[in-house]
Parts: sequence; structure tokens; C-alpha cells
Amino acid sequence: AAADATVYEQIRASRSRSWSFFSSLPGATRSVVRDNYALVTPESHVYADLPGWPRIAAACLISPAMGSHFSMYLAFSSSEVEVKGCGSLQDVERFIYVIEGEVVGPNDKRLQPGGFAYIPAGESDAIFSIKESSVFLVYDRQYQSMAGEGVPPLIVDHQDNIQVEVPDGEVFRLRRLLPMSKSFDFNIHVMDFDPGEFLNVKEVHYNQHGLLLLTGMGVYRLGDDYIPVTAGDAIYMAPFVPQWFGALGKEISRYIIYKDTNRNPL
Ligand code: UGY
Ligand code: MN
Repeated sequence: AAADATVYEQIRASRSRSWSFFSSLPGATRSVVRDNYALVTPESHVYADLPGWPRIAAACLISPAMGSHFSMYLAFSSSEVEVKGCGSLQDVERFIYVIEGEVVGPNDKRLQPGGFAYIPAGESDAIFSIKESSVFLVYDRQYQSMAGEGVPPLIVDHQDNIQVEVPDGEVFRLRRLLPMSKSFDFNIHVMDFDPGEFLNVKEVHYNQHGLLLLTGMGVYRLGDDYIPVTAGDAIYMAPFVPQWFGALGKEISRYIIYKDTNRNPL
């Protein structure tokens, strides 16, 4: 049954577990915020209103205040709400990934869990109707265009329609949710590891990451720290932080991860 639970059910469960834990050990959390990475675990989530998104409560897990050039938040709709593109944000592109419930996009496209939408900067006509009690992950970023590459299109799709690749020298299964076209300045990857599988490359790179572990558990290396992680945990990785993941437990570890791409690191 655990394998069928959505990440939000796991987040809920660990928040209530943490209440009983806190009653014996107040102040304890697995969250850590360092100069070059952050781990934000469910017992630390703080929900707030989002300007321009009525009836949406959002727990911001990563923002430029941490040093990132993007934001990542977990959002919850208390009742049905319609949103227009990226709202009133200037030059901001937005990516939405449905975790629970349903979001209905343009042309009545229904986004159920695993469904996603990319909303290009300046898109104000596309209406998204977010059903009551839906939970979704949002990434926002100031769009960085590239001369001669045009602007990215609006995309509404589902991860199950995305081709699975196994990158050279690795064993994990990778879905790139966005096209590789140079008009995009980031991509969102969904990565699956069987228990016992791990990243071969002990990565160090200029790109930033915003990660939510959707299922499973394992050990994340961040800088010099080896940290136990479980579904519901969010991680910010700053440029050049050494990073590695090894999957443990009995079910597939799946994470969704933001990565800036296609722009000169200079
Ligand atoms: O593509 C990546 O950089 C990805 N493999 N990084 C990661 O999983 N930490
Ligand atoms: Mn990486």
C-alpha cells in the first residue's frame, strides 16, 4: 500500500508522526539549510498565501533567498480556483506538476497525478482550473531568452507519455518532461532508481537543482554530508555542490528535479 501512497500522503503522515515525536523532543527536525544546499523535511513546512493565487496555500521550499535563481513550492487548493497563466508575474515562466487531485488546463486537458504543465513567460490567456483539495508542485523562474531560439510553447502533458531513457554510464531511468529545444532555459527530470541502485557520477556541475523525493528512500550526498532521505523531502542544490544518491528500501525511489540548461554558465 505504501507504494500507492502519493508523496503528499507521506508528507501528511510524517507531519502527524512528527507531532508525537515533537511532544517528546520539541525542536527536533531533519531540515538543514547550509550555504550550498538545503534539506527541507515535512515537519518544517509553513504554508502561506501566494500573491495572485487566491485560495492556494503554498509551502515555499526553495527561493532566491537561499541563493537559487528559481522558486519551488508545494501548493494546496482549499477550494476550486481558476488561475490565468503565470498570474501577474513579469517575465516569469512556471512549471506545475500534479501530485493529488486534478488541474484542468486549456482545451479541457485534465491533469491528474503525474500530469504537468509548462507555462511560458508572458502567457496570460491560458486558464488553469485547479480542483478543490489538489496538491501540486510549482517551479517559477525569471525566463532567460536566447537570441535566435524563439520562445518556448505552452505544454500540457503527462509523465507516462514521456520516453524513458537510461543515460550513458548510469542505471537510473530518466524522463525529461520538457523538450530539449534551446528555447527552454531549464528542464524537469523524473528519475527512478530501484533499491540498491545509485548515481554512478559523483556529480559536480554549474547547474542548480530543486528536488522533491516522490517515492522511496535512500542516502543523498550533499557536499561532505551523507543524509538519509525519504519521500516528501525537498532538496536545494547550489551550483557545484558535490551530489550523489543511493536508493535503499523496498520500493522504487523516484524524484522530480529542476535543472537549468541550455544557457552559457558565464
Ligand atoms: O542531471 C543531473 O544533474 C542529475 N542526475 N542530478 C542529480 O540527480 N542530483
Ligand atoms: Mn545533478
